Amino acid sequence: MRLTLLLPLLSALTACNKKEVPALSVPSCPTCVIADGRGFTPSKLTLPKAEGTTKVTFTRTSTETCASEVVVPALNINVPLPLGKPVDIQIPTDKPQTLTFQCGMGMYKSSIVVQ
Ligand SMILES: [Cu+2]
Repeated sequence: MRLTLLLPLLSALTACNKKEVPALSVPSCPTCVIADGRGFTPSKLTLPKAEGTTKVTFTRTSTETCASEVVVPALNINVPLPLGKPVDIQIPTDKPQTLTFQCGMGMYKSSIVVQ
């Protein structure tokens, strides 16, 4: 009886210690960016020019990355990226422009191109 209670608990603990989040929980779309040990993927995101703003979704999938936040200097955006939790950022797309985004320390320089 004890063992049957203990086993699910153990597997739950192991799951928490996993460094990578299961791929299923990561949204995949033309406006989705993944942050992991390689930085941001894609590192260049192209958005079609559109009125107002376009939502870009960032998801951090690894603890082995310093991209625990996303920074868009030109927009004064500095948003934490909790592990495995998609975070939406509104990017102005009303005019063609290139916006740099990066991790908190300015490594992993990437760009959003509005055209
Ligand atoms: Cu960094």
